[in-house]
Amino acid sequence: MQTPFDCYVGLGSNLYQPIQQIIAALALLKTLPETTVIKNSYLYCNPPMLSVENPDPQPDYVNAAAWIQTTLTPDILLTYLQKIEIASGRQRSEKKWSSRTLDLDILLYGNLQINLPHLVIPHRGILERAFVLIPLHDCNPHLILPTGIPIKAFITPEMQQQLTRID
Ligand code: A4P
Ligand code: MG
Repeated sequence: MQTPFDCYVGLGSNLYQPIQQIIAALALLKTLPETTVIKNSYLYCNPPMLSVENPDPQPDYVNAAAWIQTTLTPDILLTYLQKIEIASGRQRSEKKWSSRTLDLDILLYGNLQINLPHLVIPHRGILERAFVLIPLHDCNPHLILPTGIPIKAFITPEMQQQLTRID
C-alpha cells in the first residue's frame, strides 16, 4: 500500500455564517477518499487581510486548519477541495481576495515544493499569516516546515493577539 502524505489544509470563510461554513467543510474533509483526518485546529475569528488592489471593507474571517493524511495526488486533492468550495456556494470574483463563503488551501503536502501556475505548495504567505500559523500549530505543535524550521519559530505573541479563539 502507498504511504500517505501528511498534508495541511487551511480553511477560511467570511460570508454567510462563517463558523457553520468551516464546521461543514471540516466534516466534508472526513469524506474524502484515500484520506484520514488526523486533527482539526480551533476556529479563530480575525480581521480580513485586504489587498492593495481591493481595499474595500469586508466582514471578519473565521479561519482554521486540518491535518490530513492522504494518498491523493496534490492535483486531485485540489480538485476535491474546489468541489467542496463550490458546494458552499463560493463564487469567484474578479477582485483579488474578495469575501468568500469558503476558501480551502493546500498549505503543505509533505515536504513537497510545487511551483505551477495553478498550484503553489507550500501555500504563499504561510509564514506571515497568524490565521495560518496558529491553526497549523494547533494541528501539530511539532510540525517542521519543508525548510527544516519548526513552526514554533515563526509564532510571535503579536500574532496570537490578532486572533480570537472560538470555543
Ligand atoms: N492555488 C495555487 N496554489 C494553491 C494551493 N496551495 N491551494 C490556486 C489551493 N489553491 C491554490 O484561488 C486562486 C487559485 O489559487 C486557485 O484557482 C488555485 O488553482 P482562489 O481560491 O480562487 O482565490 P483566493 O483564495 O482569493 O486566492 P489566494 O491567492 O489563494 O488567496 P489567499 O492566499 O487564500 O488569501 N484574511 C483573513 N483574515 N483570512 C483569510 O483566510 N484569505 C484571503 C485570501 C485574503 N484575506 C484573508 C484570508
Ligand atoms: Mg485561497
